[in-house]
Amino acid sequence: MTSPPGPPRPAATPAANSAATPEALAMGWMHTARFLTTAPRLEFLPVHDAPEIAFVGRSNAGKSTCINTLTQQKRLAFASKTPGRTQAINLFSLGKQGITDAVLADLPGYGYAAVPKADKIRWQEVMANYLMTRDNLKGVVMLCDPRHGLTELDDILLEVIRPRVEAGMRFLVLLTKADKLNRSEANKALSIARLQAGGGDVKLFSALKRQGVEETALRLWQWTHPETE
Ligand SMILES: Nc1nc2c(ncn2[C@@H]2O[C@H](COP(=O)(O)OP(=O)(O)OP(=O)(O)O)[C@@H](O)[C@H]2O)c(=O)[nH]1
Ligand SMILES: [Mg+2]
Repeated sequence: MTSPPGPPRPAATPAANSAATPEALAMGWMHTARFLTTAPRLEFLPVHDAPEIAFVGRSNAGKSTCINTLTQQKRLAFASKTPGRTQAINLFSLGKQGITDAVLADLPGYGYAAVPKADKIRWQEVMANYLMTRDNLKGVVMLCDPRHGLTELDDILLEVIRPRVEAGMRFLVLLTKADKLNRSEANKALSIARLQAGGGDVKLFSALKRQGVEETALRLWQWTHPETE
C-alpha cells in the first residue's frame, strides 16, 4: 500500500523543485503576483530593493492582458477594450511566501489619439523620466501589436532606454495578439521587429492562444535572478 502524497511543499526558488520544468516553476512564481500600489506620478512610486520590470507600449497593445496572462489572474491588471485605460503606474509584487523578489510595473500606454496633447506630452515626460531614473529597473518588456509594427513613439522609447540597455538592462519585445496573424505574417512581423529593435530579443505572444507565455515567464525569472541563469 502506498501512502497518500503529502501537501506540495512551496519551493524557495524555481530550481528547488527538480521534478518540474523551469518554465512551470517560473509560472508558479508569476502566479504569486499581488497588487502592490498604484502611482499617479513618479514621486508616488515606492522605493524598494527588488528588481523591477516595466511593461511599456502603445495604448491597447495588450500590456495589462499580458500581465494577467503571465500571472494567471483574470483581473490583476486592468485590461480593457477602451484604449487609454491604464492611467497610472500600477505595481505588482512577485515572490513566494510573501517575500517580494521582483516587482512588475504596468505603465499607461502612449499614442492614444483621443488624449489631449498636453496630457500626452506630460505622460511622455513621466515615462522617459521613469525609464531613465528608476534605479532598480532591471528590464523592460515592450509590447507591440505586430499589425501596426514598431511606431515612432516606440522608436523614441527605444532611444530613451538604449544607454541603459547598453549598460546591462534587459529588454524584450513581445509582438502581441499573435493569434491574429497567420504563420507567414508572423514570420514577417518577427523579422521586421528584430531589425527595428537593433537585433534585440523579439518574441510572438498571444494571451488568447497562450503563445510565448511560459518562455516569457522564464525570461522574467532569469532577469530578476541572474544567479540562476
Ligand atoms: N486577440 C487578442 N486580443 C488581445 C490579446 N491581448 C490583448 N488583447 C485585447 O486588446 C485590448 C487591449 O488590451 P489591454 O491589455 O487592455 O491593453 P493595454 O496595452 O494595457 O492598454 P492601455 O492600458 O490602454 O495602455 C483588449 O480588448 C484585449 O482583450 C491577445 O493576445 N489576443
Ligand atoms: Mg493597460
